[in-house]
Amino acid sequence: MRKSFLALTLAAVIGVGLLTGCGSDTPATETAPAAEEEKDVDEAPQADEEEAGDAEETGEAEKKDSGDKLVLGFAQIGQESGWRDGETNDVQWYAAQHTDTIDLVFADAQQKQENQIKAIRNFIDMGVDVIAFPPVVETGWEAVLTECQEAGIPVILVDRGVDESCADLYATQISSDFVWEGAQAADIVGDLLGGSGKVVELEGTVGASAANERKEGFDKELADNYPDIEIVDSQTGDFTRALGKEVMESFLKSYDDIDAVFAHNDDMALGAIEAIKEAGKKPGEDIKIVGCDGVKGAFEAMVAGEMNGTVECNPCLAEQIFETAAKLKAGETVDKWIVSNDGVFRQEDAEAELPNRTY
Ligand code: GYE
Repeated sequence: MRKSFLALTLAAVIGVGLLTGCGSDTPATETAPAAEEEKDVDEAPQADEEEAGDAEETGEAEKKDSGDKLVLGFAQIGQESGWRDGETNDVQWYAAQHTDTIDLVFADAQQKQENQIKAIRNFIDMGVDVIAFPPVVETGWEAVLTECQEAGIPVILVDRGVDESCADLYATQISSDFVWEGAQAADIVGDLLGGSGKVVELEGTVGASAANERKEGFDKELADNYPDIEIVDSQTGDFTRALGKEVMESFLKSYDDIDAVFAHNDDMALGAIEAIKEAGKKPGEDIKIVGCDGVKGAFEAMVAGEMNGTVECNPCLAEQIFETAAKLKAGETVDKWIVSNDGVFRQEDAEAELPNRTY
């Protein structure tokens, strides 16, 4: 009998390296080797994941009995970006630091909404105290969120939102303000281009709130304040470096006069840098590049003069997530939107800031 998706993907995530949280460089958890799709049941290493996986196999979840501990089910999207890995490490690191009070059940949905839904249903069957997840896209959550509500399990949306129809079905959202981020990026681009030029946009995952709202903020700010800057094309790179590069290659073939790129995350910006170099142009000079997230790689690219700016999006949410979850378990009400404090960084800030980056 082989493990179902939940256990396998969990094992794979746990295998990404020694865990460090955003607040510390201290390794917290020894990692198990990454599980591959074909590995047998016995090779899956983590107790919590095995419970989740067994539940899938039998169709019946084992109830979690963790005494007074806070049991949190976290249905991660996947591993599309350095930012996402930073968030995962922070959540797992924090839980590992607080094993006396916290029991984390972690699932990796491998970028699929159906897998996130399956994991959430599994958490309901296990009777976890609180469920937290970053909705990969905004729509399609009514049914499963209603099931959470009927089961009396509060839900924390982490780092992305859902559409208005689900507004009453979750307790709180802990995330950045993506419209603000997009507008900040537009101001950097507007400045760099002296108010006129041609821009291409690399969008995040289609249907994700982080993509929709960054686009909304960026496009509106340009239209309102930089009427001579034109967005000549805008396509999805799915928040990945590989697709960011591929889409940038096709932009470079279609347009020979691109002045700037706005990438909805730094991974796609780093992919665009590769494409620009391969096309014989100088990223950061011939074509200006601005991203979002504030990952280490973006700061390194800025120090190398190949990227011009990034708008931070804080993935270090673990402490807030677990503290909020504890309040919800205790029956307290919390703010509907807990907004992260993010910074804006330009090339000239990068060298001084690089040593401070934790993800
Ligand atoms: O910007 C990106 C990612 O939802 C805010 O998802 C998050 C985004 C982040 O993979 O890199």
